Amino acid sequence: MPPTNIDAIIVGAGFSGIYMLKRCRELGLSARVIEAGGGAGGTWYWNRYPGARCDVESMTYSYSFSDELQQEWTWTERYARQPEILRYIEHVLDRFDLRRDIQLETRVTSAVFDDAANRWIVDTDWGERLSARFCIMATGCMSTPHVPDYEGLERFEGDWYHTGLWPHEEIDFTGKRVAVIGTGSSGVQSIPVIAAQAAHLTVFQRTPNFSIPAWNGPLSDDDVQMWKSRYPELRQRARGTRVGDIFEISETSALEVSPEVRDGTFERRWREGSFNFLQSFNDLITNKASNDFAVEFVHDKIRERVDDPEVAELLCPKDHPLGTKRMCVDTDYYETFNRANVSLVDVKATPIEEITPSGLKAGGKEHELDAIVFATGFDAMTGALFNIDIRGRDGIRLKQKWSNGPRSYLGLAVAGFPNLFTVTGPGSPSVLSNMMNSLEQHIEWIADCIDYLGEHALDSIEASVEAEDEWMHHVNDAADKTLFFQSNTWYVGANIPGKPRVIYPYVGGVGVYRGICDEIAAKGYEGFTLSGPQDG
Ligand code: FAD
Ligand code: N01
Repeated sequence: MPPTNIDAIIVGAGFSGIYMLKRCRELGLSARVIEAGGGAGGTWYWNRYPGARCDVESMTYSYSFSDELQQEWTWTERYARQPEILRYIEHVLDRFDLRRDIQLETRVTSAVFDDAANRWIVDTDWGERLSARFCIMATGCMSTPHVPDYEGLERFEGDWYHTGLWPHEEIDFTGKRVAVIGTGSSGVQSIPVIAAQAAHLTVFQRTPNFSIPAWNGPLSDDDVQMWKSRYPELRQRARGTRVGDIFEISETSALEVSPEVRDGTFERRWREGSFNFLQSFNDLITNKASNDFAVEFVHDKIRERVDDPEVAELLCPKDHPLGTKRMCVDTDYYETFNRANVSLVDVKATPIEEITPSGLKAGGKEHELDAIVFATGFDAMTGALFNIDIRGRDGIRLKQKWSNGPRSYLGLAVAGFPNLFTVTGPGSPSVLSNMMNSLEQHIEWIADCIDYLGEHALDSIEASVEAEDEWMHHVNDAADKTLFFQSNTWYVGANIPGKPRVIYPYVGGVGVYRGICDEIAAKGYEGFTLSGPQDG
């Protein structure tokens, strides 16, 4: 069968793929989104675990591209729950009539560049072959769940789940002995909810994480009105910030103020909740001494919130500076450890040795279990790309090119892979930001770029090796000026055995990054080679 010809293939129907489809349509391109899941929504389709919600405020964790959309949709809580976010996505699909170009339950298995035809040949697990001029990878940074390779899992007689692959039906833990392995954002959100149901919950913690209270609650009409009446201005402001969100940005170092002012500032930020805390001073991410004050403050809060001093100490993160590992935002996380039906196991002191038919064995001790929840995270940023056999010019494999860590220009394009774009790819701010802001910026940049090619009778754009090298140098340089390398986190690939230890996101900030991208476009896509049919 000859391949189906199309202008643009978009892989993934999360927030990114959905918006990319809309923009492709507006450019008059024929486009198809291919999505492995049984529904659109990406993160919010897959992560249905108890307690799942966003931790960037709903009013900003939403699309900004349509003022009508942001005026007509009303969020109910400061941080929306997963079902509400998924309802919002469904609303967007209907409102902009996007469903008819989204192909569900189909996984892209390979994307191979045909040099002679200047087209991408894309194969799916249904055996369909498509040929497209543009291939846009909207495959997600957190879409490849990681289940540690424990011996014996297949013999476990209870039920096991990964937070990122949660079943669609209600899971009732009432009366059950449950384990949660992992204390990142997914663990911190699910642990209090599971604890309220289970007969007993054992939390297996390898590394404690910093968590700031969410102070979640219903949004008042006044809150909503404030946002809606000022949306254009507030969105614009967010676009220029470091993290793509509106926080009160401090101009002061934590070292410049008295202990009273410092603690008062931390206290006020703590009361506001969420990532505001990280903005308390301007050098928490760059200066270890400043960071130590924030660490000390949060340790004291943990000790206040947890009754048993030994448990409290175990929950105090001591191996990494605050903010260099994705912080968590919680509702009653630390208080959960005061419950009689919750226990904490330190996996560093007593490593998990194996999963047994009736539970798991850690440090020689058997834990009898009815269910295990893996909140063990994702093969972040590169996992989904590597699951596709992506081959560029001269058959070079992306996986091979990136075997020592990703190399890209702006996290958007890769030398040797013409007309292929990665949305929120490694080397862009992506996961270090309000991702709605970052993904909208990427999609608009890609759409403008495709438009530019059309207007100039060009049909190919490819990052140059020099531009890519220079960008990677800048990405590493920016990270070197921070404390990020001091932590074993998925930001540096430390959570997946064998993954190269490099910085995956660009830490230079969303606003700065946007400026760089805009300037490159304004200079006729500096650092890219552009060509037309006449050049071929
Ligand atoms: P995704 O939503 O991950 O979508 C990618 C899609 O691509 C998936 O549906 C996947 O099935 C599909 N796909 C991948 N490979 C293939 C293939 N080969 N073939 C076909 N389909 C494929 N960010 C924030 O800024 N704020 C938050 O509060 C926040 N909360 C989060 C909560 C959770 C539980 C998680 C896991 C992440 C959260 N994030 C948050 C990050 C979140 O991933 C992004 O905000 C955003 O949803 C990403 O959208 P996306 O479309 O880029 O990727
Ligand atoms: O995953 P994680 P996540 N044995 O990688 C532990 C976004 N998100 O799903 O720290 C024992 O953060 C691991 O331990 P360690 C957000 O960007 C947002 O929670 O590696 N333990 C860690 O404790 C987030 O950062 C929200 O030592 C093992 C945990 O499992 C990202 O998604 C909600 C282990 C994994 O934590 C990922 O979050 C959820 C092993 N072999 C997710 N392997 C919001 O609230 C891993 N661990 C918005």
